[in-house]
Amino acid sequence: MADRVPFVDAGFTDHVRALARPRELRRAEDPLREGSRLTCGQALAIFRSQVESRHVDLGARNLKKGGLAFYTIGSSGHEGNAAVAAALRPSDPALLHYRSGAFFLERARQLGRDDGMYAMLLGIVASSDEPIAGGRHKVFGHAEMAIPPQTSTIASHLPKAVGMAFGLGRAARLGLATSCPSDALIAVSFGDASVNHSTAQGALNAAAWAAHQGQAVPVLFVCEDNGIGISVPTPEGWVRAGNGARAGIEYLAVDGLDLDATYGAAEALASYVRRERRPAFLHVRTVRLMGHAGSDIETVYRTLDAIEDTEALDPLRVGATLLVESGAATPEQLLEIYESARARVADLGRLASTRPKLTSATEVMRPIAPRDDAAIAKAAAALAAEPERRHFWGDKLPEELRPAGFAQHVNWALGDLLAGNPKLFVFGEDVAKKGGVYGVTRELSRRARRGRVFDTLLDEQTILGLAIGFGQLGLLPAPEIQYLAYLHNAEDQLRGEASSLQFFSNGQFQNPMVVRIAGYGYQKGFGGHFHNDNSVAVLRDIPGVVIASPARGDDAAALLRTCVAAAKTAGSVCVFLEPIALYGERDLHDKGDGAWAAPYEPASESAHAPIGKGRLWRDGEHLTLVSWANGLWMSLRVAERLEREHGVRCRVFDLRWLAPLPIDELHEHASHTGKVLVVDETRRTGGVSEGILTALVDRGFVGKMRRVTSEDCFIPLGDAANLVLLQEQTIQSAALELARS
Ligand SMILES: Cc1ncc(C[n+]2csc(CCOP(=O)(O)OP(=O)(O)O)c2C)c(N)n1
Ligand SMILES: [Mg+2]
Repeated sequence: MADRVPFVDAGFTDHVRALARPRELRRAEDPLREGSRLTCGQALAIFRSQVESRHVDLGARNLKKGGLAFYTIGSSGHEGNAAVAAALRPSDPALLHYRSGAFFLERARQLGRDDGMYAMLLGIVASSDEPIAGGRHKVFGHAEMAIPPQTSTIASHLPKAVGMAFGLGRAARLGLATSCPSDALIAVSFGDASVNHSTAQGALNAAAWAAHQGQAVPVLFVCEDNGIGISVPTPEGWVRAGNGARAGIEYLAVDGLDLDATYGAAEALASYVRRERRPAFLHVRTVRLMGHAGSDIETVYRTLDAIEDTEALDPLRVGATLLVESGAATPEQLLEIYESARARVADLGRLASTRPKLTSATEVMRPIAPRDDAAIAKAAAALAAEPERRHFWGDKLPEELRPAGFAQHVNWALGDLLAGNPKLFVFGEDVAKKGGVYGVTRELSRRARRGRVFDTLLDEQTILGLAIGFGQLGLLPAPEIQYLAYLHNAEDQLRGEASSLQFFSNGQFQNPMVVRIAGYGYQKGFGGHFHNDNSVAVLRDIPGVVIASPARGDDAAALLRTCVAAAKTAGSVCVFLEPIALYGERDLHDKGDGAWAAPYEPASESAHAPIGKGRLWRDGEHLTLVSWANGLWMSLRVAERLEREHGVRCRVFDLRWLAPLPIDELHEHASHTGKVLVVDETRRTGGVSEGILTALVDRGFVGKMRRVTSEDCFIPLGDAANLVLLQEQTIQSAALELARS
């Protein structure tokens, strides 16, 4: 009794056999029933997609029994979503729930493809032939069907759906072409339990926030409500209570068991979204058949009676009744559709299970972050033409102004990039009018065309979701996270979503971005932990993500241009970590020496800083100091003192990139002196020095290695911060000891 598959299967055929033949058959072009927007022929086609989806579910369970399949979460009971697909244009990007199989097949059918079921089965058996993820996961996705793949993290795709919708509106306003038609809408489906996730709530709120201000956000939220999330029932009426009257988001509920009504509602709401460019919420009632997944024993948490009652609501049974009663088909025809789909799935499943799998780590990893350094160098050297730059900057170009600190260089580089890349967008909290809390983006919104530098609402998850959405559209987002500490409440958008898209789409979808994050410590007692966060561990282990962390303005400009070029040419997800403490710093050793201010060098081949290439700041033969960002500035000061006071000459090497680390150079500089001290302003545990020392060991470095770090601690307010942040004195003592050892 625990395995409900035979009951659901036989339940359908018994039901159809018992249906009375229609008195007369209607023609394909006749309306399905009075007032229907669907013709009989269209309804039958949708039904066929629904049946095919069902049989893929049944087929997956059979393959699993034979040890051939790896995924049994199905779409059974949710097949009403085929009618939603039918009501959309196949060019409307669709970010799908893991139960939207019938949607996927209906869209394939709309596009005249007959490989939808095979694609799903290839996914289920994890074959490298599978057209979207290439065996890396079972996802609904297809590059030619405007269906980007989604992760299993529920609700995490809603922010990017809003991002795509918002980006589409913004691009239309600016006359920019994107990867989808300018009158497209973005469809995003999800479950009823998922609506409760803060990620979903944040996305709904963001869509409403933008719509409230009259900004275009053509997104259709589709909640496939089966009343349960694994074993936890959604309270009766809860989805409607929370979304039925949300300011700014139109709402319509429909019985997803009725394909005709579902099509009508979806069509009405989609037309509204498309025409008004406003968000809407389609609440589709579904049921869940055969448990959460193949491994789920539903009887543990539901009574058999309740399960059987649900099975009686099978949308295929309801659909069959509708089609037969309205004269669109005979029961025999429907049974024929059903059995031929079963046979086809069996054949395709057998075929799929013989297809190749991924066989090497290299093959698995190939799509993670492909980059072409020559193309990046070329793109990074590109500079807007002189008249455009003059137009952007006014009287004086940045290189005609006096040398400046880090923040000013980022501002200049961003300005040049905005002037030279019409698709580049800069956004975040307070970045526009105020120009950022530290003035890094000052004046950029005034100088760039309206709408290219804009303030977002206060939600880091939305900021990163916007970035993904913009990136997927082919735009070039450069979002700002105001402080590193505030990345952490949103980082899944970066870790789980943005960074995995190329992997799960086998390189067919990209979400390029350059996320600027102000961070690190040493803010002279200001702000406590949340403005001095020095933990970057959460970024460093993300496969493929590029992390730039320069120390001086000239490098900041060069590295930022490289990141934008990598995003543009290779779809890279780049994080640009800015040391707040050095934003305005002009001096290095002595007050007024101006050694930390640099003249602006506009983009050119000679100003290019390749990814993963560090910078040697100082030569010396006794000891190598390795650092970056604030640590580099401190290391240079310490090196100067060590030479002056103790005759110890240090090499000082700036990593500049925390991912990928410049390992060859690191090894070379360490080997040159045979002694290396890693100066790490991040934490002792999980800090960057762990990776640096390990890289040296892996490389076979046999000299002496030491590290100095900040403490494993949150940063306290006031001067107490310096008790746990790495100090110059500590660096100096360790360096001296190592040099003398
Ligand atoms: C963020 C996150 N937490 C937990 C899970 C595990 N999980 C997978 S599906 C699911 C229930 C989702 O229910 P619902 O949104 O109603 O979708 P349904 O499966 O009913 O269609 C849970 C808890 C997950 N995938 N993602
Ligand atoms: Mg549910």
